[in-house]
Amino acid sequence: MPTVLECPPEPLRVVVSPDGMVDTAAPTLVRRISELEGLYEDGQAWTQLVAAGDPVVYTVQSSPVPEVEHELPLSTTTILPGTCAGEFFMTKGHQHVNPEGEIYLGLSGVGGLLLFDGGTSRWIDMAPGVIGYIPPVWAHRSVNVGTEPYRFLAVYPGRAGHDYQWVLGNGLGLRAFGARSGFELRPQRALR
Ligand code: M6P
Ligand code: ZN
Repeated sequence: MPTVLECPPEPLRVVVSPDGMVDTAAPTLVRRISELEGLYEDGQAWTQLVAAGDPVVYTVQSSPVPEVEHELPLSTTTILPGTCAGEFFMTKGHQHVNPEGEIYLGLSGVGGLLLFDGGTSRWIDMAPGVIGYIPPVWAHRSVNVGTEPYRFLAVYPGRAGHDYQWVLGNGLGLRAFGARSGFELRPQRALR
């Protein structure tokens, strides 16, 4: 058998409960709105939200699988319902440092997967049981467009890496705002 890691992790059994929570002992990352500086369209509204309690926007629960070459880490992300001046709560969004694909599976709530290759933007409606495929080189962000927490499972190659600077500089091309019909996608204005 080939040796890929000096200390390979053990085979893993993960339970996904009906409400979508993945049962692992791994730590949970909590992202508050203050950590999403420069990402919402309305910077003034963002400042007010930070001052008014700095709400949690999303949490990421990882598995014990390490983010290293040959491994296949998985995590669940839960985006809480809410908006910043009408723009729905969302993840920071990232580009993979190494061009690798990724798979998302909707677990609970309703959301969207926003993708951008630097020229074209795409939106994939996400709901429980829906798989979204992210091809290599497409930056991606998830958005909660509902009134309940939106939770999804992500599986990605351990060597992918996260580049947040690219999204800060280029955005995702579109923004998701609340509308009478639920939500609408608007082209992003020039980034500051
Ligand atoms: C998914 C995966 C993770 C990512 C998380 C939050 O679970 O894509 O790799 O970290 O979403 O997204 P972000 O890193 O853009 O904040
Ligand atoms: Zn990714």
